[in-house]
Amino acid sequence: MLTFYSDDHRLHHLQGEMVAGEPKPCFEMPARADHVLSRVRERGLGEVRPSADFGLAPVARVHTTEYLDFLKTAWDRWAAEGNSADLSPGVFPARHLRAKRPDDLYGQLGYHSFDGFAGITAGTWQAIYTAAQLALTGQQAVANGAHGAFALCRPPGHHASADVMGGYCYLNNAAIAAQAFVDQGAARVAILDVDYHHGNGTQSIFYERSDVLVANIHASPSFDYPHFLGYADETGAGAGEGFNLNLPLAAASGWDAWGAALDTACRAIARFAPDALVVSLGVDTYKDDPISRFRLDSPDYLRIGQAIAGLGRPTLFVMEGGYAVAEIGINAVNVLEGFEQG
Ligand code: OKP
Ligand code: ZN
Repeated sequence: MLTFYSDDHRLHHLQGEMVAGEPKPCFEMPARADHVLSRVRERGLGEVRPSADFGLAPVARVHTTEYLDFLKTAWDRWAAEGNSADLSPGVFPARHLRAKRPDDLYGQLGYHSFDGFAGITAGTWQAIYTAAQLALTGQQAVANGAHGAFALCRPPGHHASADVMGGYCYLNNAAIAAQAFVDQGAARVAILDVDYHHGNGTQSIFYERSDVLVANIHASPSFDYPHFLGYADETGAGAGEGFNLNLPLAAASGWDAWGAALDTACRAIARFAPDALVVSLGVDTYKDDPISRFRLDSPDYLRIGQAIAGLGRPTLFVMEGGYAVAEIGINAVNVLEGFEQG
């Protein structure tokens, strides 16, 4: 299987993250991608290739131009105000306020954010632009006939919606790739999100559409991030009714509960019969993940790959979360090897 990778992810490295009221090093760090890349090489998964450049048009099929312009220029506007530390939001148009986009930078930042976990640095735009291009490059490989491809994206994307960032996510790499399949003629595309956290951005982007089925297996929002979306009764709306499947699980879920949910998701995807499948590949379901509460073990990731292979669909894997840095490569590549073994 081909892996698509760029060093540009290193350009995005935030100074820190608040954990329980204290500044800590970021969980979402460059070493994550480094470990996945070394494991891809160590296991001889296949060639590692750079991204092609498809420009912003396919990105703008998912995100608003207002949002893209903001992301592209935010750092320079912030630096022009004399700042050099990370740009991070603190005021959001929550309930009882008015979601009218203001003119100033800090106001626009809050308008385009749902939390404070997606800060902006000097290199953020280049890193997120390239991550989206990697997803599109992987999509092109699959569209051109590859049975599977792996876009080693960093930072992740599944919490980002059309015009709102959050949860380490800015551009929704998986959604951009899924939309590209549709734009190239696919009648139906499925997105299977196996990250520990609910992919609220992906759900929101496709919520009213019947051409993209979104299936999510994740920690219930009743006890974990992103807290405000991801319940089982969110089944889609309008034309999209019945095309969003949430499978929230309890804390401490291991392979028994998780594997059963995967089986349910796979049956729904098989029934949908998509022309292509995009997997939002988060491995923060791992038992030793520092921010998660599931209990999958490394061999379980081989089974995930095998179950996905059982769907028999052209499949693009897009890297999402996973914060047990020492094991992230083993777990992510196990999914890909399980897929290749079928
Ligand atoms: C991104 B992805 C943890 C607070 C939550 C944000 C989590 C974003 C996860 N104590 N921090 O889905 O892996
Ligand atoms: Zn996650």
